[in-house]
Amino acid sequence: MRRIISPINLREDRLPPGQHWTNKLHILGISDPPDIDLSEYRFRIFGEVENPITLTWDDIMELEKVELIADFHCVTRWSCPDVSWIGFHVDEIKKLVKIKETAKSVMVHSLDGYTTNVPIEYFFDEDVIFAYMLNGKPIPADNVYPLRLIVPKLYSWKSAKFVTAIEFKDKDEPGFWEKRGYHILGDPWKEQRYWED
Ligand SMILES: Nc1nc2c(c(=O)[nH]1)N[C@H]1C(S)=C(S)[C@@H](COP(=O)(O)O)O[C@H]1N2
Ligand SMILES: [Mo]
Repeated sequence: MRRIISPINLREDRLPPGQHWTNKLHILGISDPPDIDLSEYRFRIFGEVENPITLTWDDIMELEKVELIADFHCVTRWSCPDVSWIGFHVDEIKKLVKIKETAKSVMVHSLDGYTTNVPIEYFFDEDVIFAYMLNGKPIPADNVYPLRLIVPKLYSWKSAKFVTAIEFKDKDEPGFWEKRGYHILGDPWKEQRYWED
């Protein structure tokens, strides 16, 4: 299996300003993890693409597996080093759909109603994956179930859990927390925490 080490782990200023290390992922979310039968799970890719598609869980299992090792930085100031995720790299999506040139941002939709926006150049990055395993264990309900996006270079509210669709959009629009005061981008090294930052 291909292993990706996020470049953020190799930075000289590895711990972003205003953060402290902790040794676990603290479960944070707007609701409990959804109860879903994997045989009914669907992952939809739509918006600014030539050929929208819907994948089943079996389709997802067929995609090439990668392991990502990346630090995890929560805007509430804890950071967890070297988290191991297994899933598929975002480049797999480019093999499945033809993305239009008008696509500028990705809106991620989750089963709990959560959404978050990721500009396209942050989405298609070397260390961005959709994960279904955490630290070697299959599908832990609280942190992942059944699929989550991991965007190591941004605060972890961008790493949406329980993903059910991604929507390519012609402009970057705020998602759930971005509408409620979180920064539109969220770069931890720039401390882009809230609007006024
Ligand atoms: N679907 C969904 N994804 C979500 C959230 C959420 O409420 N719903 N919360 C976000 C926030 S604010 C954080 S800090 C991380 C927490 O991830 P963890 O519970 O695995 O530590 O998930 C992010 N992804
Ligand atoms: Mo968060």
